[in-house]
Amino acid sequence: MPAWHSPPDPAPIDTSHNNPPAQQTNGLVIVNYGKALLVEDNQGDLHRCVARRNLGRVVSGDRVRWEPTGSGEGVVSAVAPRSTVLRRMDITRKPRPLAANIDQIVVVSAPQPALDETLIDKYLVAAELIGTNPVLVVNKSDLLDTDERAALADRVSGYAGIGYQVLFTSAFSDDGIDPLAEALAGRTSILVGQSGVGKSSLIMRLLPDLDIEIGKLSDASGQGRHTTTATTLYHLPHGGKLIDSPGVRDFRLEPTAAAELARGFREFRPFLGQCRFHNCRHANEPDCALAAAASRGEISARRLESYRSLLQWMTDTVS
Ligand SMILES: Nc1nc2c(ncn2[C@@H]2O[C@H](COP(=O)(O)OP(=O)(O)OP(=O)(O)O)[C@@H](O)[C@H]2O)c(=O)[nH]1
Ligand SMILES: [Mg+2]
Ligand SMILES: [Zn+2]
Repeated sequence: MPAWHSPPDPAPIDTSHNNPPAQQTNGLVIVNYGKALLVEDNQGDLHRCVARRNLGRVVSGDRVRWEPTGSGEGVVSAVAPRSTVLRRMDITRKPRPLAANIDQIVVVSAPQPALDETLIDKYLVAAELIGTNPVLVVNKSDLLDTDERAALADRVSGYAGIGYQVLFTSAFSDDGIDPLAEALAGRTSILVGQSGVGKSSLIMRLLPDLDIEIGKLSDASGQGRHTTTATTLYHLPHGGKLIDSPGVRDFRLEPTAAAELARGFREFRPFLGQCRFHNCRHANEPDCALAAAASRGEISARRLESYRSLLQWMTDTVS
């Protein structure tokens, strides 16, 4: 069991004063609605909580200490150290946490809306740099005839070639659902990707009791029908957690130095340190090992281009 699975109530009781011990207990953050958090207790019941101001942004997957303040309500007083946190830059260029303690990022694409390799590459860099396992899913396979499926498989074959798991799925048939369930089993995964690729539909496919879970969320939040406007954690029926996130048009990576960014492209790693200049940014320096590898076909020219445009974007944005 990972260390962040806190055992029930391990906190030592403070005996330094005569007040009765606080009713603090451990919880798991299911969703942050902005004004309120839904926190799951050790029995699986949900509580609508507010967070103390000094905690920063508390997100789905966070382990917290909280105490009840009334029926179904409470206050979150502390957040456990995170094993991982997925962040993006917000419009004010501040890093904004999206989900915590995840060990897998599932990047969902589809034939419709069109596949976006630039977006996929950004999520892969994020996954590599925070040390979580990435999985690529191409959903809506039911929309593809044999030729179209082969063409799309060819398009994503570069990702499989550098060691990423690529799954074709359909939320409307059985295609790829068992392999996806297997990839998710026992892990904490987040589904990310463009709006409309079918992230929530896949969750509905994987969670037979989703109606019940959504009902619980609506009751506890008092927000009526639940939609994917907020990142939300679900429990998978055979163990593991799956976090649904609202679709994005773009994913802004946090500012990352060139050397680190290059390590986020996993197939570049064998060539790093072999350029003429030790501080080569692999932009257009002479005797660049990555440029040479791309011209020999050992790495994909498209991925190198993707790296270069990200580097350019970081330079323009951060400076
Ligand atoms: N044909 C087909 N349609 C699908 C599939 N999965 C989802 N859809 C449809 O695609 C549309 C978007 O699905 P959602 O599950 O809401 O997509 P999402 O990724 O959660 O979108 P956001 O919440 O906006 O990020 C809906 O009309 C679904 O019915 C699939 O496997 N095949
Ligand atoms: Mg959704
Ligand atoms: Zn170089």
